[in-house]
Amino acid sequence: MPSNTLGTHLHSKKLKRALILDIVPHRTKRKSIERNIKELLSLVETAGGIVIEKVIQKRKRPSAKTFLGTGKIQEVSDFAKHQHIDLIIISGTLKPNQYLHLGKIFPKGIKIWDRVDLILNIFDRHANAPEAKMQIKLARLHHEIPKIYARDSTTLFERAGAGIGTRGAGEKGIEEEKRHIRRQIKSVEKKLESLQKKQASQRRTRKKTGMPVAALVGYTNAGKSSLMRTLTKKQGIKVNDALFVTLETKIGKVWLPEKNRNVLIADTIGFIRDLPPELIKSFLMTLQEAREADLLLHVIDISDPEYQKKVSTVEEILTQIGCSHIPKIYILNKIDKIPDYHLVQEEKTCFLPLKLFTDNDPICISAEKKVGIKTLLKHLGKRTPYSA
Ligand SMILES: Nc1nc2c(ncn2[C@@H]2O[C@H](COP(=O)(O)OP(=O)(O)OP(=O)(O)O)[C@@H](O)[C@H]2O)c(=O)[nH]1
Ligand SMILES: [Mg+2]
Repeated sequence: MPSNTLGTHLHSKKLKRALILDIVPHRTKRKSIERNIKELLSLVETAGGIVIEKVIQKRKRPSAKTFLGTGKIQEVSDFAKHQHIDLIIISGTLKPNQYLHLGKIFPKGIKIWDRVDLILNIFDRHANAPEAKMQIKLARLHHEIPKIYARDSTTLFERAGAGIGTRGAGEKGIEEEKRHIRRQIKSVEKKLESLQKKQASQRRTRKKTGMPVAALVGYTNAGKSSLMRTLTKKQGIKVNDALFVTLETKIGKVWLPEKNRNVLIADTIGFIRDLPPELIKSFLMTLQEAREADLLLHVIDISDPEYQKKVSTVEEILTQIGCSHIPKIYILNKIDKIPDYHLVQEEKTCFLPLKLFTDNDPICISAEKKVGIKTLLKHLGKRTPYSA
């Protein structure tokens, strides 16, 4: 067994037996390592895996070839073989070259996933709507292309070393593979484009009704869909204690007594730290609802000790997708998990130390226990812009 590991977990036949590899800077505290790994564990679990072992190596940066140092990776490979590991998960984004080298070191049949592969596999498990499936396919294709190019350059390199001057059969195969992927990308993009046009026209029709849209945004598992369910009283909205449960945008109507009018609420895909750019690019269509919203409802799980970091992540992604100009209400959810939350219910004010929200008073709620909903609706009434 590799020496610097963090304990062994359960065993199961049905679940994929996974091994997590991570690197951390030299003076990182154990507590901070454990916190970082916690999210990765939930991701693996959501992807249908069970973590058998975590191997964490302290080093400045990943090895350019093998991510962990060569000695350690050999040790991991032997361990994976003996423990019948199905899946090696790298906490980070692998370069195509690293895939190649790791593929040569690990026994055949063991899959190697980086963070992008892991998230894409979770998306795959949750996607129902055709546009979500297509967006995942597109992200996957974009993720695969550099790997093929890396294989290509290795072939060229090996060929040069061997002094062979003609095109090998392997190289021809790679060229064909590249052409095939490019064709697939074009075809998926075309299909997505026509779906996009359809959705844009639906949005235009909605805009004509004069009903503004408030989009729920936030870190995955913050409780966006739970709030959607509470506000719209709609059954059939998927809520689950897992990551990336919602992948398709859902729209519902909510009556605002304050205004005597309706507002449309859009539930969107959750965000996560280090969301790979190819995923953001491929999911822009789903995120379009947030980009064109009149108001953003940023849902935060206030019971999560990591909530401040998660708020920053969400804000960064909102800026990346061009949403920073849209007015926002911060909603602190899951206050029922905080001691003395009944005080919030009585006072209808928030008692939490909230340095983060200086320019904008947050609203404290519990989407599940239906606490603070009236106050939220009042705020929604005040802040939702109506044209007439
Ligand atoms: N205790 C408590 N749990 C809540 C509350 N709101 C949501 N949850 C739980 O938090 C988990 C995630 O809720 P969802 O509504 O699915 O979260 P989401 O933000 O839509 O997540 P994704 O769709 O995965 O991005 C579920 O297990 C909910 O039951 C709350 O107010 N209090
Ligand atoms: Mg959801």
